Amino acid sequence: MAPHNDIVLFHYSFSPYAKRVTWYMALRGLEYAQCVQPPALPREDLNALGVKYRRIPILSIGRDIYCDTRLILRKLEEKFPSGAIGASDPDQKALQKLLETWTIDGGVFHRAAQAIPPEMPLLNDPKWVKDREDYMGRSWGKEDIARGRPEALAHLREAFELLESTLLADGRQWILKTKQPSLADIEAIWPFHWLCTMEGALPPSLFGKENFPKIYAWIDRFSSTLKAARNSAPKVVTLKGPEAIQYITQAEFTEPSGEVDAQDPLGLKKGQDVESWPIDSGFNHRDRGQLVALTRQKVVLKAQAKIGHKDVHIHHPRTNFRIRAVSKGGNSKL
Ligand SMILES: N[C@@H](CCC(=O)N[C@@H](CS)C(=O)NCC(=O)O)C(=O)O
Repeated sequence: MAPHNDIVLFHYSFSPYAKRVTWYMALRGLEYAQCVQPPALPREDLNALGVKYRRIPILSIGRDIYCDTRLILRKLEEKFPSGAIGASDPDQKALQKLLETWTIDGGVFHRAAQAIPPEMPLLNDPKWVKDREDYMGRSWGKEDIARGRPEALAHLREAFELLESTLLADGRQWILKTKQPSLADIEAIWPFHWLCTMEGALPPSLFGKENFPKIYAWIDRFSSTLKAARNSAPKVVTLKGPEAIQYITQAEFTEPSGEVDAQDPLGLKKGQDVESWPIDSGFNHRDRGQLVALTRQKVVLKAQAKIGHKDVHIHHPRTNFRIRAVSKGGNSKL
């Protein structure tokens, strides 16, 4: 096996989305390398790899580059099937998927991001504010954040209540009643963990331990299980940007190219020039390249690294992504 399983994770430690992946790796005890990124643009290492997608985390396996945690976690489950922590029973698979959809697309993260405290020091940094406005397409001005907070908290209280009064109500340890946390716990816990550990985010009178004892106990249990898993997991290898780029551009592709689904409603053809980009956030940054594969779950583009000039395959999920044909060197064909 290649060193660190051929994996490089591009992230920064306080990203709640990146935690979905670092937690998964620790719980599975998987070896990997990381390349720590600045929390705001520009990200020169990713530019050098030819990746335009702006969100974090991104994970490479050899010369295949996976964007979006939904795709990343699915890929890791598939690549390391022995000891996988995803559900196998159809009901449980559905619950796991619905938890992913609820937290990512169904508004829990979106509302959590609106609940960040207006006193957060970073909000006094105009460069940071501008960067986050580019990412989310809404104002990150302190006054606007303060104005949006009550509504966000009202929505979040409903989300907390749902977990407390349904899935966690019977006192189970983990969401799928497993012995150890499973992927369903990761899919559910991350925005709650983020909020409950962010000073000043949640008013204690509405979101205290006495209001949601089961959620807090679940988070505490998860944190101690994770701590123990980290202590026995292989040490994470840290690569500097140039080392990571050299490693990736000299690696092989780890996935066969794949096919373009002839039944796909978009009617795109293999080899065609396309753009692909997320439409829920980070929408101003589009990857562009030749279409390598298109399935129900993902699109794969061939782009060129700026350093090393090797082709890389960039993988995006389909949900909340848009793919358009483009003319060579030109604009989107509408
Ligand atoms: N759906 C994406 C969302 C990723 C996302 O929004 N990540 C945040 C970090 S927590 C981000 O990229 N923020 C802007 C940035 O760091 O550039 C995923 O599941 O990976």
